[in-house]
Amino acid sequence: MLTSDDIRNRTITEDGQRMLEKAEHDQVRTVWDRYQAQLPQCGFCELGLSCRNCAMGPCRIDPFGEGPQVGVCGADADIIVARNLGRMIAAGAASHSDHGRDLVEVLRQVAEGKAPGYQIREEGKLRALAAEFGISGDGRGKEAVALDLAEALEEEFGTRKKELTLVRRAPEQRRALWTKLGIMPRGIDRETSEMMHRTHMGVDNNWQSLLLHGLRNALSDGWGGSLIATEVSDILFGVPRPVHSKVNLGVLKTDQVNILLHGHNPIVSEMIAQAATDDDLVALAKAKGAAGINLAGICCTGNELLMRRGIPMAGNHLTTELALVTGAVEMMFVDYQCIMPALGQVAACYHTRMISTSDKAGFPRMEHHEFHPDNARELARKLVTEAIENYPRRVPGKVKIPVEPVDMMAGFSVEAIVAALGGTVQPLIDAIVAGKIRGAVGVVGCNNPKIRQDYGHVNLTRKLIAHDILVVDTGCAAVANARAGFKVAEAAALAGPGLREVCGALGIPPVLHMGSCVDNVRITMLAAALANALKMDISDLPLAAAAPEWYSEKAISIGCYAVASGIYTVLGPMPPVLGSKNVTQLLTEGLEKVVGATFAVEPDPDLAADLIIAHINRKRAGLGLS
Ligand code: SF4
Ligand code: MSK
Repeated sequence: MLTSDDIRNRTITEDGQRMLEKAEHDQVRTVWDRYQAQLPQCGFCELGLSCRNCAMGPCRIDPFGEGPQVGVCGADADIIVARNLGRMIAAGAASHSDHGRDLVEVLRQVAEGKAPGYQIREEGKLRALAAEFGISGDGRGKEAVALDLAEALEEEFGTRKKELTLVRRAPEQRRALWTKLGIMPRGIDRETSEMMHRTHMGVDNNWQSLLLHGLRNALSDGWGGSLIATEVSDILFGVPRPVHSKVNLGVLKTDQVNILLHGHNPIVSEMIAQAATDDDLVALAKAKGAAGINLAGICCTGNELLMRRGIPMAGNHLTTELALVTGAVEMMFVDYQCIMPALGQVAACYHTRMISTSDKAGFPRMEHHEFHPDNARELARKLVTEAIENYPRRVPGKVKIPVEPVDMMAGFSVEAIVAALGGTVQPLIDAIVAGKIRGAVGVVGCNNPKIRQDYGHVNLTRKLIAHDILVVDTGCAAVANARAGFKVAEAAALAGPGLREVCGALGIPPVLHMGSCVDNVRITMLAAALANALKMDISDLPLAAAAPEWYSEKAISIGCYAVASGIYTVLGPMPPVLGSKNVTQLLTEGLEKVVGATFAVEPDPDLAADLIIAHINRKRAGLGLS
């Protein structure tokens, strides 16, 4: 039996607390219950000291020095910890990059006229990106340019070239450093493949070179796979522009057909969004007694829809089960990444139909309907029809929508921020030089049941903006900060006097929503744009990043490409590296001399903010700023 203290210790969110009470009443087990059941978790794994890379193992190193200090093959703690971290980076980079590849495939099929319902929405961005790849647009239609661009982007995944094309956006000093260190990213797939090779038994047994390749692998994500995902999403679905919306479980409607869209890739959700506005389907919903069709997003698919269409956001990672506990969801679509396999079981307690949509992501107790560009439009209409038909099966006694939604703004792509500044980043530079904005921090990443939901994101962000530090955010962090009310213009009142003045002048919140997890590249592109304008390196600027509640391998890849790009990064949960003093020391201190930035780990958001403020003050002093 959960006490009210137990519930408050799981999440700071009011909608989450109310739904945890209902889950208890409905006898639904959630991620927090399963976490409790796992305790104590394996200490060897927490330290990164276990290895099952081959069948001579599994092996583990005794951290107290009494048991074995090497695995069967002779690998010591440094090698095992570095290999494990390397494989986490590879998995994260592969996830983002495969997402990017899926979008390129849609771009190709649009160009070939084989993807009904999809279109090229941003011809200007298409032509600009094509020009970066040396593709001429002169006198050519957008489909012809798109076909060449799709081919060039496909080539980036397996290229034999010495560097990825889009690294040219990085400051010259940074590129020279990557070349000198031998970590310039080459083919996107190559770096991940090489990491898997290096970490096979009997290949790279030098922990330093393993970690250096980890940075290269992560750079292939941040300046390759993720960047391609974001750029192509913008071309196909539109460059985000400031938009008003609402957030939390209050976005679900008691009198409407509620459809939730969960995952990461906008390919499916954009088609559902189109179908949900078809007149005949809206009329069908009304014929079934509903006032309409209500779409809401959750996690990063939600962020994609929110950024471009202003579709309301139901919640972040740890809200995904609780959204089903409302009993008000007719259908949830999932694509891939961060989708808990438990969701089908939770949905089975209600009338909710769960639909998996990707050929590469299957889940227990879900119905699988595979979306491809050629069938997506029709399949979306069919399934939205079925969601409507599910509405009369809702059990009113089981429905509880716990709170009123909170207002928010989203849609701050780099293009939108530059437009808000009058067409150049110079006003932002001027505000930083004048000390009105002391620096900027990307607060990103997931939730993790080891940390009270949203506690890390919200408290870190609150302190940073109070110290005149602009926060840009993505992913689950962005949902947390919106839910806390930081994403309305009035939230400028929470900011320090300088940031408040700037926000007031521009009519923007002090916390800018920049998108989903692949969209962390929007943050690095903004950093690169500032550095390029100043002819400096990114590591010279008063910038930082934080992932206060991260859980996923993708977050590790993001953190590594941020640090390798010169951005100091503070993690909340400890990654599994403490089993090696050498690896820990390199990540938290030694990298400063190598790439001009390090990691820090600090789960207390108040202390994490202090670390970041001190870092920003040091960078300002280095630039001769007060
Ligand atoms: Fe053990 Fe070495 Fe095999 Fe890992 S690679 S399981 S340490 S023998
Ligand atoms: S959804 S990677 S839980 S941010 Fe992108 Fe959220 Fe983290 Fe997934």
